[in-house]
Amino acid sequence: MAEPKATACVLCECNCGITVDVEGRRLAKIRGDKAHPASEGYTCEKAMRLDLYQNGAHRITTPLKRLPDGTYEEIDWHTAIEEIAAKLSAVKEERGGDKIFFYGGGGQGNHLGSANALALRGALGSVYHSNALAQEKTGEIWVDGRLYGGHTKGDFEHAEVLVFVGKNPWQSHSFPRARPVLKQVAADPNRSMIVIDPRVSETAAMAEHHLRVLPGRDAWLMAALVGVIVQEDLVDAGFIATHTAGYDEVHAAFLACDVTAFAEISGVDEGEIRAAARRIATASSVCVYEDLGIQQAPNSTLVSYLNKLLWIVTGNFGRPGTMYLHSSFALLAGGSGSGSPRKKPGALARAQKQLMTRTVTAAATAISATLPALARVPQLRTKVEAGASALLDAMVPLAGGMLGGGAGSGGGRTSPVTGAKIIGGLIPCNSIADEILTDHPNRFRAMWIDSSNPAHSLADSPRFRAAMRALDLSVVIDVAFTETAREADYVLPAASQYEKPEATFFNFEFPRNVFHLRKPIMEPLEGTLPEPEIYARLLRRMNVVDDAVIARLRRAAQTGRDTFGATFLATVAADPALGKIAPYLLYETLGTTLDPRLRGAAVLWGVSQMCAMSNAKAVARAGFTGSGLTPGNRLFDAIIESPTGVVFTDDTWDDVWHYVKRKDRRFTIAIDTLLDQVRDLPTARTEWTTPEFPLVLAAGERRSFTANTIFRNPDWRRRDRDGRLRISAEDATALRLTDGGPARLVTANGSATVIIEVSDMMRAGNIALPNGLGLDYPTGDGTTTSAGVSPNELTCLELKDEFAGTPWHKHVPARLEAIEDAVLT
Ligand SMILES: Nc1nc2c(c(=O)[nH]1)N[C@H]1C(S)=C(S)[C@@H](COP(=O)(O)OP(=O)(O)OC[C@H]3O[C@@H](n4cnc5c(=O)[nH]c(N)nc54)[C@H](O)[C@@H]3O)O[C@H]1N2
Ligand SMILES: Nc1nc2c(c(=O)[nH]1)N[C@H]1C(S)=C(S)[C@@H](COP(=O)(O)OP(=O)(O)OC[C@H]3O[C@@H](n4cnc5c(=O)[nH]c(N)nc54)[C@H](O)[C@@H]3O)O[C@H]1N2
Ligand code: SF4
Ligand SMILES: [Mo]
Repeated sequence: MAEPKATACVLCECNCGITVDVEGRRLAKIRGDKAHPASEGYTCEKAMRLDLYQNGAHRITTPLKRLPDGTYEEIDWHTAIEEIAAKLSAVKEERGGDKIFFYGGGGQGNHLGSANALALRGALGSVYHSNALAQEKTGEIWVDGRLYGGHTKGDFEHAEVLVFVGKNPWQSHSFPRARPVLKQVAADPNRSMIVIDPRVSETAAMAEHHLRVLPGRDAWLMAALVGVIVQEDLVDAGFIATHTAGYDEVHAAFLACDVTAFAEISGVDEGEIRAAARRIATASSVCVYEDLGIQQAPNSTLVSYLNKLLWIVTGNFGRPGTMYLHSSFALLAGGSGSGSPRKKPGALARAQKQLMTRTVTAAATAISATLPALARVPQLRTKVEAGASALLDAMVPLAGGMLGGGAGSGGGRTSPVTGAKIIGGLIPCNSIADEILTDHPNRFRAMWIDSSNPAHSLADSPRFRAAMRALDLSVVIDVAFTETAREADYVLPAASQYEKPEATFFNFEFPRNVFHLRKPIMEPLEGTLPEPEIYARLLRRMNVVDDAVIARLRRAAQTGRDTFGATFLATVAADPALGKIAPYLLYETLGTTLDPRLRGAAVLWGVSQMCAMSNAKAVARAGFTGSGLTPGNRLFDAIIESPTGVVFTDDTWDDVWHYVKRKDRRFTIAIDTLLDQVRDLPTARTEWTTPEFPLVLAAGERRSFTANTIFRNPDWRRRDRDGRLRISAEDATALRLTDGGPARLVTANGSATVIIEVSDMMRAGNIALPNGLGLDYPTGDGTTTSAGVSPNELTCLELKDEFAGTPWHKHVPARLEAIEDAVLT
């Protein structure tokens, strides 16, 4: 048998390293890859079933075109590219490139497509884009931006106290080797876990302190926790004095909090709140993880802020076992967005300027060293500067370290029709349909969707479907004929993540951060193409660059990395517009010198350069040394050559403060608008249920057999095939519902038949459905099978965070009706 092949699991953001025995085209045997520097051999049970993603009736193998009667015609790739290129160009000509909206660009493990898509966005002059982060993380990103301008994560492996707020890592993971870490903490009498969750989740059941908050009341609970710490003077005064600005205002706001009253509102005993607060304040190290339980619920941006105050006022940052800021290989959100001419705010402008100075210096050095003739050109520096600026504008969304999302990266921008706040460069997901279903002259006219299933994953699926149908053009790239694909004008079949080079940009580790370029472990399924080739075919058809430019860059690429780098930068300097299509140029030139199977990874040369320039010292410590473009070249080569993950930055805990994007390296902790909300909490709204909809539905719980919509075949679920609705015994009895029996679930937006699971995990008044169900799967005889409820047939667009516009998937007012047996039979 052939050697096992190294790759990674693509089901959640951890992307654990795996090795696979490939039999024919089957992923036959899957094991954890001990050589992977982040996961060290760990996987959960879901990875074992990856063959159900790779192979099955869901795979599409030919481009599809929607006909007026709603059916789909199979067309060849040439026709698809011709027609789509022509239609995109027509929308650009007639309506403007800013009317072409890009959505998605990667699930949990495939972000190379979005890196390559930047070139198409650049060529079309598209300005607006979004992805799933804008329905969960943008509130947190906004707060992060205000506090320190970066993304934080915790060193859970070494923390004494682990705090999980609306987060169930036993099922959802999100940090390496989550289950072994949780087990260790639970077994260690010196360490504690504090879980804030209305439900006795698997993680809550292991916790020493489970604060069983009422759904949606986290703001009062979190404010009470911070209140106790401030009022009992348990703060880390030294840390606050040295590392923060604005504490007086924070202090005053929390001194005034009525802990007793807030405890009452939150539904948690005051004594339990005080005990948890004291445990946090007296621990030697604490890490906090907040996730969907609060990010998709009332007051989510405020709660993100309160969570962060909890670890900031207790000084839990920048030491082993605490919170940290980290380098990034590439940014997932943020950046000015290609083609965006908007004015940039202070912090962002400064960060960009610093990076640009470094880029220009590196480019000028490289050019003088390798192309002496060019170095004598008058005003070379100015030209290089113009080129570097254009390149930066294109690559900023990919380049790590210097932006860190946040308020900055939105630049105060708003969406064109509804005026929704753009955070991290992303349009709030709940606003997308309204940016289309209107007669406003600036409405979006075309939508490009890659690696995402928004007609299933965004609130109010019916309205999203209507929006797709209202467009002049919609194109979906996917491996499957998804709920979104079946609303699109064109569907393009992608090679799977095991058939092409792929990578995740979820690289959040510290002090050693890891990037893994997965090598294809088999050829693309016949009829499918990797995304970089799809983008290249379109751009070739659109004639975006002179053949002579490509020829010159190809010659340079054949000579070597240094010559290529210098020529590339000089070329972009001479014609800054080329910076906007940099990923395409790299694919067409440098890409042709790589192993043909890795051509789609050529864009990573640009990302490696940006990463090396913006994290120079840490990249050097990781072994990528030299001057000019050399460290970036070396990093790129290591990534291309290594079968597994590569440590790209090696930091020390002293360096962590360099990631604070403030001149004084201090956290700016007083956020006035949110402190106003803290002051208003005593009278703020607490209820969204009504007599008509008295229950709070959490629409989308992570269970052992859920994985967003990546696994479509319902047979992958060994248990809970139908994704039952969990309900407390108390509610079930009151509503005359029985375990295993059916019920009708009704919300303001829709209704569905569910199967009941009476569960002692649930609090009375709170019910839960899993995420990612209700997917159609072809049976092979022309019909389809489906299991469970598609949660967003039940959700609405109006219930959303007032700052970030993120949906309240965890807080959907609902009612349950018994279905009489007579009706069923
Ligand atoms: N198995 C599996 N793992 C996954 C995924 C998957 O689909 N399946 N998806 C991945 C993705 S994309 C993400 S974003 C993460 C999400 O990971 P999590 O956020 O951990 O997942 P959820 O189960 O959606 O929500 C977490 C908890 O929030 C609780 N909750 C509900 N309402 C409230 C509330 O009002 N307050 C509080 N404090 N808690 C509340 C729920 O009871 C639940 O235990 O998981 C990732 N991992
Ligand atoms: N009600 C409710 N809604 C939710 C949630 C919830 O808890 N409740 N959770 C939300 C969260 S946190 C998230 S992150 C989103 C996730 O929602 P989406 O961003 O829509 O993500 P996925 O379901 O992972 O969709 C990934 C798509 O990529 C396709 N795909 C897989 N591999 C490839 C490939 O190599 N190339 C291409 N082009 N496509 C590929 C898959 O077939 C799938 O259609 O859902 C959100 N929606
Ligand atoms: S689902 Fe997540 S935790 Fe489980 S093996 Fe895959 S990447 Fe690792
Ligand atoms: Mo997510």
